[in-house]
Amino acid sequence: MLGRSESRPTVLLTGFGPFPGVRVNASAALVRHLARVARGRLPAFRFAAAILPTEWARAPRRIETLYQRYHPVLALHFGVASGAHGIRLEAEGRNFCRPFHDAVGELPMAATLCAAGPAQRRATIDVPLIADALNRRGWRCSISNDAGGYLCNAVLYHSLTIAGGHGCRVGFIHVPSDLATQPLRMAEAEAAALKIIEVALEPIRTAAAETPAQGRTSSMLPK
Ligand code: PCA
Repeated sequence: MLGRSESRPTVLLTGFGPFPGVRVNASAALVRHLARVARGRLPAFRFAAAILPTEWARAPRRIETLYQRYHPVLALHFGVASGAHGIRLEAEGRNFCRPFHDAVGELPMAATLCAAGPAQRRATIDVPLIADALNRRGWRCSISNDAGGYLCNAVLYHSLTIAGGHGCRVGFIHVPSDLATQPLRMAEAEAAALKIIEVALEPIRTAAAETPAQGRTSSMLPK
């Protein structure tokens, strides 16, 4: 018999570990807090939090393992960007890598993430709707078409590639690298991220509600 936790659809939340120039990555603490708060606020879902290594070779493998383990209905990835002044929603991942050293001093193996892949993959959460919901509540939120060409872009692209086969929606959120000071403090980032989860889950809830009971799979939301 499935236990309560196994019967609920999973939301996967990821942050990153350190990388050159960023010794403490604020996205890791954000994701851990966020998962705790979200479990209380949205008990119909299971929340899995993972901190990804900021490494060209290991990050995509970790993403794949997380999909195999959790079969998430929604994957939201978080990372820091030094130039971000608020929440930055990434609208697409691009099939390229900038030659920047990762956390273990390695460079990407090639100029592209996937030789046979499309030039870009669009995020599958409703980015404009989420930006609107956040801005209306006073959290500064922008939409970006350039996730940077480093590991955040790579994770978004890889996650979108894998998610296709799982029917999972995917988004990437950049936050400022310092969440201890203005313009965005940790508590605000957490509240805004919770709103992102709620809005991103709306179409998933609607789809589950419209699916006849016997047609549902274990990955769909119980009504
Ligand atoms: N930011 C980097 C990688 C890890 C992170 O938090 C980026 O923007 O690609």
